Amino acid sequence: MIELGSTTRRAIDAAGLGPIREKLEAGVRLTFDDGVQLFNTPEVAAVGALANRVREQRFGDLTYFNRNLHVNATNVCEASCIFCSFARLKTGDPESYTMSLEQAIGRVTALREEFITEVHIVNGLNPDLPWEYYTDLLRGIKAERPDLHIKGFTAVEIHYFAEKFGKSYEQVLTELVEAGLGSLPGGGAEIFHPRARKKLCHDKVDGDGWLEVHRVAHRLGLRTNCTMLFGSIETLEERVDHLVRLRGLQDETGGFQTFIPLRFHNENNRLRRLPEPTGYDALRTMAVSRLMLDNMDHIKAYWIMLGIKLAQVSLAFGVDDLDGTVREERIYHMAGAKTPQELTRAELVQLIRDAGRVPVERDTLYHIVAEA
Ligand code: V47
Repeated sequence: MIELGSTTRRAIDAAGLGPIREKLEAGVRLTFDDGVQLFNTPEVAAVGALANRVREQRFGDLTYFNRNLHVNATNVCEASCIFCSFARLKTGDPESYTMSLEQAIGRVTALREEFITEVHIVNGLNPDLPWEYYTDLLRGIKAERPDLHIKGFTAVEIHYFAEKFGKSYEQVLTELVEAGLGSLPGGGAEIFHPRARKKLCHDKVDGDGWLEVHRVAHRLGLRTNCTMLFGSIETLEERVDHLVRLRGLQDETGGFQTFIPLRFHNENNRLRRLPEPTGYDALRTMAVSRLMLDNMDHIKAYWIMLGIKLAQVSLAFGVDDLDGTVREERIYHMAGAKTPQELTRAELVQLIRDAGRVPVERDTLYHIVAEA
């Protein structure tokens, strides 16, 4: 249920969004058709005003971030996703790499003196690595830094491990948790709708499989994130379909913490002739996500892919989280992201304050570390 001032209400109604406004004011869930209308309405500011109201009623000005480190231990990947600039098909390809355990764990050891709370691990589907590589990686990181939360392995990787090593999703997840896994990141969701998914990534787990991995993870008590890769070859209806499917699983389990819309980047991949989504499209997608996902706490702008300035503006379009310090990101930078590899805590805090919001440092599970 939201409350709006009379001027905002008039602007929203003038944009033809009166019936949607009434639903939001009455606490009534938006439908698939409402989602499509929100995407098609020319007045992006009106859509943003609605999303901002929802965000402010839930969190006021609070804006979350964390101090984290990304580790992409290998870019060797059997899958052939056409939007991906990171993966190399084979070990031995001149641009392929696979970190030894010492190298991967060393990335964490190198930060021994620094305050971080999370390691984010996402890898290619590497056919040459044994199961113990992953469990030893987690154990090695935990041995170095028992305090760190490890958010690792997308549902696509979990599905791949299950097939490759002959285990159920439950077994894979249980063994990873025993080795130190704390939660799952939201990657690999792309677009669930079979038409778009077939084009984007025909040879990795389908939408139902992705959702099933998260369903099992939630049943085992893990919190997870979810994403949507937007602005490539999908239709607006397929975006709304994606949001509705995520909302359905969240109704069932309540296990998702954060939704992260990921803006398509077009360099160095097979979709390089497609234009990238505009800033307007990105802001609108953030806002529609906030409005459609009425059961999701957090909407995160991943500044690495959105760009720092757009991420800052998105704080007025329904977003309440900016991800973290990140440090050395590979997936987007190989796809042409022009953002820096790292933001310091002070830079993140300033960015949030300059948007008129209140920065809050969180850990992965949204426990407050400090109000900055
Ligand atoms: O699954 C890859 C996307 C994802 C491109 O859970 C691309 O907190 C756009 O999941 N253009 C991996 N997108 C990153 C990810 C993530 C990032 C930050 C935080 C969290 C979290 C998760 O990146 C992939 C894919 O959807 N991606 N290539 C590209 N060219």
